[in-house]
Amino acid sequence: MPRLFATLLLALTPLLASAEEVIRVYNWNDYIAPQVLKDFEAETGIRVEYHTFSTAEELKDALASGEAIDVAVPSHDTLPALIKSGGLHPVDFSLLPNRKHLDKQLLSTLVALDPGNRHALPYLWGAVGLAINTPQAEAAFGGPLPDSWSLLFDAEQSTRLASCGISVLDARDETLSLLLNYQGHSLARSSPSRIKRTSQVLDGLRPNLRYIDSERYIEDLSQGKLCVAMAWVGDALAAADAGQPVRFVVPDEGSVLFIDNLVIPSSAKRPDLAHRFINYLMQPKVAALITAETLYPSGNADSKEFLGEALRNQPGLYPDRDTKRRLHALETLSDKHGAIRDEVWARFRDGS
Ligand code: SPD
Repeated sequence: MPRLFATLLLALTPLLASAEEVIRVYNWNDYIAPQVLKDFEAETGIRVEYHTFSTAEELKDALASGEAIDVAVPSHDTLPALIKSGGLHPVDFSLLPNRKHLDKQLLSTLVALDPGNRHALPYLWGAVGLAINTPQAEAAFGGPLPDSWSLLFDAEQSTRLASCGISVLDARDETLSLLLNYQGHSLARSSPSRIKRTSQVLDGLRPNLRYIDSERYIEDLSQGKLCVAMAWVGDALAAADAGQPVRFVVPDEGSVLFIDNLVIPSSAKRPDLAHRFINYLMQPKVAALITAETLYPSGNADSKEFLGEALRNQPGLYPDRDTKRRLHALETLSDKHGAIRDEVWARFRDGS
């Protein structure tokens, strides 16, 4: 018998060696501390196959393609469609003891989009605003700048700034929503003809832009190669951290905020490992490490006590009360907006 057992073990050894546990994770670019992935792998023996994307559409396509994805990070506004189409696994709360550390206010905002908070766990969040390299922008503009989206949406102003470098995020719904908000309207409540008319404003901005991109601008801002960029908060703070005189502004007209969430797509091959990974990320210390690296506010309320003093008080990281009043969550759009929104965006982004 022992001989039989030993033979069996010998025969199985190569199989056991190749049975490495792997999870495939899809996250936004520059949205994790690489050390966290290394620590998770070392602690659990689970290898993380890590992929990044830089637009909501890229993630949507990856999820729709049916390829196996164990953990993804969609924004709050896309949750209702993902849930309705059966694209997400409900999470098993019993496998997520660290869920108790999550920010209750974010959970209550999300519950309207994800009943019972069954599918999505807030990861990082933040505001969209303007990253302004003040000395460069003032020199090009010819004096102090207004804290206003007019820097982008008034062609006379964007023309004055064009020489020092302006960029816009490759973020369709954010851009159209901000433009309509600047005009006193809401994207979700606008008629197709009003949405179509935003093209006139975007046509005035387009020739003054260096590019429309959500990844390249991070490096360029940090190297002083852009003076005004529509930005997600952490990317703007990273440029200031790199030593550039860049400030992050939520313009007077207000802006949108996003909540990005950890979810388990229904294509997941290893929902069990996905739960382990998500629970790992929800440890307050780990979540604090992620905020320290990315400079985005955490969905984990208890992580704050693990942030260094300087970071906890860093202006702009967690919006103050006055800024919060000017922020609203990006709205979920109905299907009736789809065609015209895509048409306007394709004309602006690709010139088609
Ligand atoms: N550097 C990537 C930051 C991603 C921020 N989230 C984007 C939300 C889009 N709705």
